[in-house]
Amino acid sequence: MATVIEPPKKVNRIGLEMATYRGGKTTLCAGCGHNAITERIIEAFYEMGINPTQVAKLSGIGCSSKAPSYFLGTSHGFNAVHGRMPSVATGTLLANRTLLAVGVSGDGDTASIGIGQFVHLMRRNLPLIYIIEDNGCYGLTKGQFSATADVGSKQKSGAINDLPPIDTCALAIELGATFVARSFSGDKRQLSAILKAAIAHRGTAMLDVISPCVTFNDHEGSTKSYAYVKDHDAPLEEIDFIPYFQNIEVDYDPGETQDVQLHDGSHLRLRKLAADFDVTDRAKALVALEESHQNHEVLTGVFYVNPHQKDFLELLNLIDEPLATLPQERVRPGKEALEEIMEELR
Ligand SMILES: Cc1ncc(C[n+]2csc(CCOP(=O)(O)OP(=O)(O)O)c2C)c(N)n1
Ligand code: SF4
Ligand SMILES: [Mg+2]
Repeated sequence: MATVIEPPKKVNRIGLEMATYRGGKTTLCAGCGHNAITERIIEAFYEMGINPTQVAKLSGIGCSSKAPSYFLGTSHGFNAVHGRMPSVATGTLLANRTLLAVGVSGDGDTASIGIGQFVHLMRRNLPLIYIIEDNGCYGLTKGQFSATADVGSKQKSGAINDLPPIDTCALAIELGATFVARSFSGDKRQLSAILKAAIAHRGTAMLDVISPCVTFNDHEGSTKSYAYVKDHDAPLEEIDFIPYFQNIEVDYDPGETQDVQLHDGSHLRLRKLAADFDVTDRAKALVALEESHQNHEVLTGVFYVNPHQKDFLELLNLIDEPLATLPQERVRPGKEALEEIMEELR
């Protein structure tokens, strides 16, 4: 009898198959942008060779916040209260600084109920990849406008939004986030490169990903529909990501390209479409965003990167070992030390 030789299974640089990076079967609507983002996250973690058991997935409440159940099934996970994921992420990283943390939120979860937590997260530069799956509505509760809905945007019922939107990217840049980008769930190439760069970044990487809600916000008159974003997408640059484990070949004209080295030695290579755009210039990033609003464009790409600022854990001077696994005798001061303190207070 002939022996059947199975082709070798494809694995990444740490020997894991793509299947290891998947999670449960999605319960979101077919065609929901959030499902496409899940696929890109699975690919990015697989291609970067990140061990899923070293990852903590965090989220709030919403269709978007359900998404972490559908990727990295063997990672740690915590589904927090609506809008309160940043506090849980902060606690997680303080307890175990060796984890790679990825937070998934929605535009409602972030820009409505969670805006207070979001604001303080951005100014702390916590080493967290923070993804907003932005559909301009509260998908889970049947499509009410969120705080990222544009003025004049129409609900399915015909109601018009007359409140100005919050631009989460502009807000994040203003507050001190050190990696800020916007992408579209339908743009595989751009979103993959941005996700990989966010994994290599050390600090808060804030990604606002326009992710159409096919059930409640994909009609004519919505500015978060597939058709609108495809028609109005104005990419700032073409993005390549070169991980530290790949050789870097210099094959570009430096006048039109910007190369940013990230913490682990990876490179973010930006072929600039606006020749004078400098991704390390906060003020220019804010101007570009403002201009895009005036022109009714959906500006996508990496707006701002600062790989030099200390992250929150470094600022706190935490020891290298995770606090969560320190033995009792090293986390409790002991009777003598307490008596000494009491003596000083007498
Ligand atoms: C404290 C609290 N208030 C309100 C709700 C109801 N609620 C659940 S999800 C949601 C909005 C979700 O919108 P978004 O974060 O944009 O996620 P999407 O479903 O659009 O992905 C709301 C208001 C809740 N669960 N908890
Ligand atoms: S209701 Fe909208 S956001 Fe929620 S799963 Fe369906 S398409 Fe996605
Ligand atoms: Mg939403």
